[in-house]
Amino acid sequence: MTVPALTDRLREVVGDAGLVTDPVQLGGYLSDWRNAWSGTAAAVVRPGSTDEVAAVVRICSEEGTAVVPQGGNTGLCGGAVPDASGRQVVVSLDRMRRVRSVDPVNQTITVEAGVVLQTVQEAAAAEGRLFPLSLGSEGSCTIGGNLSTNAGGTGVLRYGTMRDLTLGLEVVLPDGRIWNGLRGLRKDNTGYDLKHLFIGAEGTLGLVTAAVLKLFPALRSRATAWVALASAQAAVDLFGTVRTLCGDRLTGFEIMSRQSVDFVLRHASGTRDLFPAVHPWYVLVELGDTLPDAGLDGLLEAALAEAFERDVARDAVVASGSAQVAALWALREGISEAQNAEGSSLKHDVTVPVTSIPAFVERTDLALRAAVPGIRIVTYGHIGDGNLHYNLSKPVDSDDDAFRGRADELARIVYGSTSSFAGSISAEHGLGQSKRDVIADYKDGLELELMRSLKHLLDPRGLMNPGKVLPAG
Ligand code: FAD
Ligand code: 2HG
Ligand code: ZN
Repeated sequence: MTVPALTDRLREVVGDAGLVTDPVQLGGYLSDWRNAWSGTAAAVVRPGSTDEVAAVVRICSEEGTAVVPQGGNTGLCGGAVPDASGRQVVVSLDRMRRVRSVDPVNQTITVEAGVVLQTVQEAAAAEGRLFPLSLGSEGSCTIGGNLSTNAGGTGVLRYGTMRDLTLGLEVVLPDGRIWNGLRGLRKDNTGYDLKHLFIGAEGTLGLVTAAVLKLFPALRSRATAWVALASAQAAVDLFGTVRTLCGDRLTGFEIMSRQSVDFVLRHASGTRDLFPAVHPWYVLVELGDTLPDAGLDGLLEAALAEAFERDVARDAVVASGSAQVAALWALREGISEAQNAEGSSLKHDVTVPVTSIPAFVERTDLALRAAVPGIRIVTYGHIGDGNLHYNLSKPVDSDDDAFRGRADELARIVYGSTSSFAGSISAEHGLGQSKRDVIADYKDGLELELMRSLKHLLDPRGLMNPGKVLPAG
C-alpha cells in the first residue's frame, strides 16, 4: 500500500486532529530532545482512545507497517524515535491524558498512558496520597513511557521502580487485540503475571494504553541535606550510616562528582555553590515521614554528626525551608541539561553493587583518563541503588565529532569495568537503539534466546518497535 493510501486509512480512525502533518510539529516526533537520534515516518498518529489505538495498530498489522510507540519522547536511548526508512508509523499517546479514577482507600490511581508523570503526582496529592516515581523529566515524560522503560529515578530506594508501582495494565497487542489487565489487586496469583512482560519492553511487545498504579500515604515532613565528601568511599560509608540510623525514612540518596556540580553552576541560572571550599564529591540526602512532626531534622543531624566524628563528611548543610530544598534539588536535577550544554555527552547508565562503587569509579576513571587525556568524567546518580550515570564529556577545546567517534571504544571500557563488578550496563534507561547491539556481549545467551522467543510469540512479524532492545539477527 502507498503511504498516501495508508494515511487515508489511518485518518478514517483518528480524524484530522489525530494526524500530525505540520512539518514543524512533525520534527518534535521524529528526533529526541538531544538530537542524538532522528528518523522519518510514513505518518505520526495521535489516537484519542484505546479503541482508536487498537484500530491503528490493526491497520498497521494488516499493511505490514511497523509501529513506533511514543510518549513524552524524553527517553535517553533512542527507543521512541523511528528509523530512517520513512515506512514506520509513530503512534503518540499524547492525546490520551485522562486520569480515569483515584481510589485513596484501595490506594490506587488508574490513568491513560499519555498522562504526564507530574499530573499523576498532583492527582495523588489532591487525595492526600503520594505517587512516588520522581524523575528530572517528570514535567514531560508519560506513564506509558515510564512503564515501558521501567523508569527509576530518585525514589527507588524507598518505593522501587515503575515495575514495583504497577498493579494492572491495558495493552494493545501487535495484532490490534486489546488485553484488559486493569486490575487494582495487590494479591492475584492466577498464573503468569503478564504485566511484567510489557513493563520495561520499550514498546517492542505491545502498546500500553492505561495502567493501575499504587499510591502511598503522603509524606508530611521531610529533611534534606547537602554533604561534601572526600571520596566515593566516604559516600558509601555515609549511606551505610544514614540507612542504619534512619531506616525506611531514607527516601533519597544521590551522589554527584565535583565535575557534575561545576557544569550545573556554569549553565543553570540561579544555582550557587554552598560551601567555601571545593570538594571532590557531594551527596544529597533526603528523609521523609508521614507524620508532620517526625523530628527528621534532628535525626538527619545526628546521622551527620556521626559521619563527622568518623571523618566521613567534610562539610554539610541541612536545608531550612522549601526554597532551600528546591535549591539543593536544582543542583542535582540540572546535571543532564548542563552536560548537554557542554557538547556531546556519552552516556552510560550502569549499576554495580553499592559496596563496589568506589572500586568501580577508581578503576574506570583510571582507564578512561589513560585513553583520553583531559576527558571530563561526569559521575552522578542514585548511589543508594548502586546506579551511576557515568557520563563523559570531551576534553576542553577538543573536537566534538572526534570525541563522538570514539563512543564505542569508550563504552567498551565502561561496560567492561561494569561487567567485571557483576553489574548491569543499563540500570534504568533501557536499551532502545543505543545499546541494543552491545547488550549481546553482556547478557547471557539463554536469556537473549528467551527474550527472542517471547518477542516472536507476541509479535511474529516484528512490527512493534523493530530495531529496538533485541540485538540484530
Ligand atoms: P518515550 O521517550 O516517549 O519512550 C520511551 C520508550 O518507551 C520508547 O521505547 C517508546 O517506544 C516506549 N513507549 C512510550 N510510550 C509507550 C506506550 N504507551 N506503550 C508502549 N511503549 C511505549 N529515566 C529514569 O529512569 N530515571 C531518571 O531519573 C530519569 N531522569 C531523566 C531526566 C531528564 C532530564 C531526562 C530528559 C530524562 C530522564 N529519564 C530518566 C529518562 C526518561 O525520562 C524516562 O525513560 C521516561 O520513563 C520516558 O518516558 P517518555 O514518556 O518520555 O517515553
Ligand atoms: C538522572 O538521574 C537521569 O538525572 C538522567 O537518569 C541521566 O542524563 C542522564 O544521563
Ligand atoms: Zn537517573
